[in-house]
Amino acid sequence: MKPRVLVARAVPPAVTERLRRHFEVEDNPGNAVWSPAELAARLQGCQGLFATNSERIDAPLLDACPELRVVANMVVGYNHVDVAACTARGVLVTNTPDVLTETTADFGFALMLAAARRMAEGERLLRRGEWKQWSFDMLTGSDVHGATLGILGMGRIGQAIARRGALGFGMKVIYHNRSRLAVEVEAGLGARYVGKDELLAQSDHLVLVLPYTAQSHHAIGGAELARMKPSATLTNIARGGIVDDAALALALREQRIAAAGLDVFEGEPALHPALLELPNVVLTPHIASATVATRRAMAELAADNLIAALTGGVPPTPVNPEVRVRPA
Ligand code: 8YV
Repeated sequence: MKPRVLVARAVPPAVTERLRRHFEVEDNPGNAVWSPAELAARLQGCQGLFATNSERIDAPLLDACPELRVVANMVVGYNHVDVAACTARGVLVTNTPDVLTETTADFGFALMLAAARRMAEGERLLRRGEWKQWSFDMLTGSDVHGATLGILGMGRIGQAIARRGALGFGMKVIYHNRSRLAVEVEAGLGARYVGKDELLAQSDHLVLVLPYTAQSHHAIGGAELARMKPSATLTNIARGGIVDDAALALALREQRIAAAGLDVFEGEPALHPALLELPNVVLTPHIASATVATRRAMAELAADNLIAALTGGVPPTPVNPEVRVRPA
């Protein structure tokens, strides 16, 4: 008998078809996010779950689904998964790194440019019919080329942003990370390691690309925003919760920093209402990895992981590789 897997959100039909060659598949054609209770009910008898970060994978869910062996996530950041609880129960967790790195870095750079050059403000002004004449200081922003790019979190995506800044825009790149990169990697990127306070104080454009953990919760709050330049921009393509959105909205309103570009929010898809009132913030709905090719590559990699893990193969991108999946 084929193992059973649940695909929690709509994915390209070709990916579902591929999964059907190996598994009995239940998918989610309606694409609505299932409640924890509904997810647990649908997972009964399933050995595999194809998940996104809409699904919370925690101890109560795992305990309610004792047959579950593999959670294959179509996502690089897996803060929605209690990995320790999975490991303790012999559940393999996989994610989809690398395939989204360049696409996500492109988007981070675009959001930073849009915030610095006030593109969304200009677009809204046009749509309101308020462009009557040219004027010397209309929507003057700050330069990106030649400015100091600060990166908090220097993993794959942070490094891809550093390359764009240094090579494409002649920026001076500084970064802060839990661990410092090897000297030769720093030299290749043209990036200099600094303490967090120096990063905050020196950056003209600060981009957040760190994982969300208990330690990074509100890594940027009122105190950190107060250390930034009034002319600086802040871009968050990492996770909601890394920034204290209420503190950020206040700093933007009081122009203690110039502008922000945000793709992720605390409690998304809800937004802090104060952000919606502000002109100097560019808001996007968690789409940094959203190109046709990259979403497809992420779905294929998640499927590769699920198939390998449940058919005795070697999953390409495990999060807890110490787990040995029992044959289904
Ligand atoms: C996903 C992401 O689109 O990979 C991540 O960490 O945040 C995005 O690329 C989203 O989380 C859906 O799973």
